Amino acid sequence: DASNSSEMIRMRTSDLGQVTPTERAALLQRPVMDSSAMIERVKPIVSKVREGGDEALKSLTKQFDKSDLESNVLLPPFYPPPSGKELSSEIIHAIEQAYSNVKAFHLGQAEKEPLVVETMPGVVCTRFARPIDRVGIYVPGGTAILPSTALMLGVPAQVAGCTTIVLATPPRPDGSISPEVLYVAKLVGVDVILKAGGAQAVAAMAYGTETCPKVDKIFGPGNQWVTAAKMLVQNDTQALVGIDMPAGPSEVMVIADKTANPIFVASDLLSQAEHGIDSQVVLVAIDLASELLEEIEQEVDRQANALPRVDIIRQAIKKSLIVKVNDIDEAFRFSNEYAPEHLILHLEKSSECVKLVNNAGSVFVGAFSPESCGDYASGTNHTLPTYGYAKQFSGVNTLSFQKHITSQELTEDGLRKLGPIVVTLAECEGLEAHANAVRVRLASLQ
Ligand code: HSO
Ligand code: ZN
Repeated sequence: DASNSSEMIRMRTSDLGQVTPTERAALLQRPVMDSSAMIERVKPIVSKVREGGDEALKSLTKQFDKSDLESNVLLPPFYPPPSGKELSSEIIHAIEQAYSNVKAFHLGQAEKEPLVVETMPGVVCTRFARPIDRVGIYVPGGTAILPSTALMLGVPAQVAGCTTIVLATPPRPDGSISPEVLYVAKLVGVDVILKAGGAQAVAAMAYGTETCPKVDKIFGPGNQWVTAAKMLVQNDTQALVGIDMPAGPSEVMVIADKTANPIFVASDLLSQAEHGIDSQVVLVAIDLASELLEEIEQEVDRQANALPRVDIIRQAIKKSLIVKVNDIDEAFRFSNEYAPEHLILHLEKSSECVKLVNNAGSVFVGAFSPESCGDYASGTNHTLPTYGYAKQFSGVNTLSFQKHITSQELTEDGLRKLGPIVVTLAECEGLEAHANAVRVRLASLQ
């Protein structure tokens, strides 16, 4: 707030060697998300759309986005935009380069051949990937327009071969969608743009409306309303819809040693802090001289004050942490326990340390790999697990838009060998029909 604007923008510092186990646990905590309370709040909105379809969606869009639409659905061609406001060639070039890099990396992830394993002679097991037919990608509105999120979700959907892509994003009050998002929608082959945000957009995609196709899986970050609605519809057998992953506020952890450039380190912390007041920013400092640490802190303050989003940054930094550790092992033990969405390494031997990373969404290795490159254009996906979920979730990737099917084919000889084993196991379980399905075949082979 304005009254504090002359105060230095400073993080809290803790020395990991000095803290009690309880204090250490507190350092690893994210702010509490009361998801069950949020789910209760989105329930009436979700039901309204499930029951009222297009009309309900229209009135909720008027209420929440102050946009009075003829229809929430927009069909191709998306670009050039109806407004006639075309993008500069510089922006088009940047989007095209980002598209090409992200596409190359996600094409590389696509499995070219099925997995085939002959487990016993004549017993062949196979696994192959197929696209999820209909997918919904949510592109947040709010304080920043995010064409990069449209790219990060649209490209893997396209590469995976999904047949229907619905892109939901809140309209601006005049009913329009930003031309950058429209351009990306064209590139990735979006089929329907749903001009809607929040829980109502999630509900429309989960259940379908008269004009919005129902989808099989919903992807994308969003505020707590979006997150709660995704959790709610995922558990509704009427919707039969999957979601990408649970989501919390965006995070970065930077691990720095004495070789780190304080200007670079500060810039990385701030690029995350500017996302929102709830952004989580942690600096793990390995045996840093107090002068270097002070230099980093001065840089954070200096650079922050020159940024247009300084007010957001001030609030995010106030809740952010510097954790002092003695050595590399201690740093990575802490980092793996925290499981950050983004992990940036400013170390003397950054690439050698990647093997120490067990839990993280995406790693940025060395002084010249800012998170911004991964956020926009290097090729990796920026939809990543937050809140410590990097312990069990991967970031969005090509396989997130596919599922695997297994198959098997046994030859007569294969069944002759495997059949008796199956009969024995079926008898163990008292499932005679299972045993018989094998016996009748073995008998026919005599
Ligand atoms: N760092 C964000 C992604 C993003 N950054 C979008 C800029 N635009 C969450 O991973
Ligand atoms: Zn970012």
